[in-house]
Amino acid sequence: MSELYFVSSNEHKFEEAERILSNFGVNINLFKTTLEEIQSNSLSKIAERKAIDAYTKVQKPVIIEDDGLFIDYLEGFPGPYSSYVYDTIGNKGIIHLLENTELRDAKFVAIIAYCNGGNDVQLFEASISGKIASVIEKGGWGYDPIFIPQGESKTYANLSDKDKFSHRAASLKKFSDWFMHKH
Ligand code: ITT
Repeated sequence: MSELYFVSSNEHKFEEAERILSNFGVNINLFKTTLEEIQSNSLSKIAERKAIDAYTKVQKPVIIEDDGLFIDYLEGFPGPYSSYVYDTIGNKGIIHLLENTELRDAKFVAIIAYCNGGNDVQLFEASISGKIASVIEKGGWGYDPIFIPQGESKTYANLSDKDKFSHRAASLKKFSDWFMHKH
C-alpha cells in the first residue's frame, strides 16, 4: 500500500487520527505544515482546497481534515471560522457569548479530504451533536474543554473514550471504508 500523509499544523488532530486509523488497518504519517484556508461558508469547499494545497506540497497521497464547531444559538458560529475564533476569543470568549442563555446545543463537524493528484478530491463528512458546557473543564485541547457530546455528562476533555464516537472517528471510519476498498 502506498504511503499516506496526514497534512496538518495540528499534532493533536494527527495523534487522534493515527490512533483511530490504525484500528482500521490504515497507517498515516504526519506532514506538518500550515495549509491554505480559503474564506468560505462551506467546510467542504475549504477542505477541498486544503487537500489540493496539501497534495501540491507533498506530491504523495494525502488526507487533510477540516473541522467546525457549529453553535445553534449563534446561528452556527464559529463553524468554518472555528480555528480563527479559537486563536482569538478562545473557549472563554465562546462561554461569554452564551452567558445569558440555556440554549447550548451545538455540533462538531469533521470533513476528511483525500487527494492523490489533480483536482480530484474525495470528501468524507460526519458530525456529532452535543452541548456547550457552562464552565470550561480542564484538560484536552482546542474546544475539548467546552464540548459535551450527546448522551454524556462530561466534555471531550474528560472522556476516556472520545475516539469511540468523536466527529473525527466517524469521518475517518467513512474514509477508511472507502480507502481499504479502493486498494
Ligand atoms: P489544520 O492545520 O489541520 O487546519 P487546525 O487546528 O487549523 O489544523 P481546523 O481548522 O480543522 O484545524 O480546526 C478548527 C478548530 O477546531 C481548531 O481550533 C481545532 O483546534 C478545533 N478542533 C478540531 N477538532 C477538535 C477536537 O477533536 N477537539 C477539540 N478541538 C478541536
